[in-house]
Amino acid sequence: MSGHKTFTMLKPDAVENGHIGAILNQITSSGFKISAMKLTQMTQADAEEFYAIHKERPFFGELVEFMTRGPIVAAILEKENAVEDFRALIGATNPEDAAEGTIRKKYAASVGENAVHGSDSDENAEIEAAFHFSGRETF
Ligand code: 3AN
Repeated sequence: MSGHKTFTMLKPDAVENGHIGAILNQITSSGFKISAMKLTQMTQADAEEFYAIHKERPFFGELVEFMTRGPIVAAILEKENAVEDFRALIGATNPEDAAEGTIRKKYAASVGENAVHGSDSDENAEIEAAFHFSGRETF
């Protein structure tokens, strides 16, 4: 059975471009409840750990540099079928392939700077939520 929790980051490009409000509005009006949220900035060590699974990929250095260049909004979201429904809401990794109306279609510039992160499994949602939030920050 699929879980009810996912983890998201509004990435530095989305924050720089002033899209926090519009993206959060689309998320909450699509039925997701915010159970934790903060504006924060990842250090190089944070980003290398968070994206460790991609460390052999050619874009790893670029990804770490991008994700640390400014603040992000980190949040835990709750909804039935959260992981799958949220990935549908954000759209494909490459905004050129993302469906009309999805967050990446509307706000992302490229596959590297793609506005928003969404967990890809229930297991990773738990790991990523725990990476960014303590129990006292989660409601
Ligand atoms: P998603 O975020 O859709 O799950 P992943 O897990 O394949 O996509 O990639 C993680 C992140 O790595 C993406 N959000 C994107 O920022 C970056 N990325 C993926 N593919 C590329 C690429 N070809 N060039 C640059 N960055 C990439």
